[in-house]
Amino acid sequence: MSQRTLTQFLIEQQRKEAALPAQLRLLVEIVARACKTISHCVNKGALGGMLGNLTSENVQGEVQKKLDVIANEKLLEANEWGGHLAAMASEEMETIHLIPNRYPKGEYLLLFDPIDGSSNIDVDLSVGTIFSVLMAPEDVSGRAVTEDDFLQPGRKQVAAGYAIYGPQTLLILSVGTGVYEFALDREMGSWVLTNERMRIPSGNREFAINMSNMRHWAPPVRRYIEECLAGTTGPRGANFNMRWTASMVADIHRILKRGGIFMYPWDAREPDRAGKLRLMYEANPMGFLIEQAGGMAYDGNHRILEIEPKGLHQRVGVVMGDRDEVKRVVDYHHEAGLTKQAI
Ligand code: P6P
Repeated sequence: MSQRTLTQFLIEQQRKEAALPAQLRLLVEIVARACKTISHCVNKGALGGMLGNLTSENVQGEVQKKLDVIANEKLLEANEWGGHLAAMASEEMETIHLIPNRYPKGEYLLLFDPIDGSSNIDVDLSVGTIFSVLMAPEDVSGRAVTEDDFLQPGRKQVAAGYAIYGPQTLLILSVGTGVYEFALDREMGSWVLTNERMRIPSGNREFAINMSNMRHWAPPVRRYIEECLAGTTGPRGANFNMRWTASMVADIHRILKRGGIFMYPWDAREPDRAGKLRLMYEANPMGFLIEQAGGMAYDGNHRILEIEPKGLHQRVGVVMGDRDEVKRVVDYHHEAGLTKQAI
């Protein structure tokens, strides 16, 4: 059977009743092409001088890896000339990146985490690129784009996805009509459709959380995990397995493929911080994909995609994946009276 490529898929989506706008199709093609380039850099590793840290820190106060900055540059260079974007924002940049005056401005805003899980780069574990697409406000054609234009709740996303650089390089994409997986065919240089309308398998008893933070969790999270650990001797009456890759892209990809739950909840290490992960370019795009695949994405109390952002680099607690498991965690929060919005 002939292989359907990303280009063919996008053209087919354009023809569908909820036609994919031409500028959005161009955006996805360009981001996918940038991810091919990033994949090449990741795979070169030491042979391409891609490993190791820089002396700089990003806005998060984290030491930047060389690949963080290289991947960020690849995404900026690939996207600024196309005329499809009004501006971009990145985990690696404190402020938004305006489209240079020499290029036309478009109707979309692109946000990304250029390399998620970068602590895994030097030890050759899977990392990825996460991206989120919002509509720019209609009046931006007549004015400069500001950070406030990006501060839209995740339900306003028109597309989201990630590339995962592992044994295969895969692109996982949704434009609001389900979740689709494409594998990079390195010989042809094309993204080939390998999975359509992905759905999170239910009933997989596998949780992903950093257990070293257990003593800092809120009671509902401890209750849920302790019940999982109790296995057949506890209230769940079943044994659970645990995975933690320290790469959200890898953990979420596993959940999309075989089910389970991913948690990076609020914890008492920094009580004034809602969580570790970032709302705009990690939780929102991943939450969009998880919901499109039939799962749930909450901060513990509320649906992530409903959170009204207050800052570009805002952090949030994350509980997402298998609908039944996420609902159980949310119920435990509500039973404990923890129904207030994330800090
Ligand atoms: P920890 C990677 O730095 C990241 O942002 C996510 O990809 C990952 O799930 C999490 O942080 C890992 O955090 O505290 O376990 O190292």
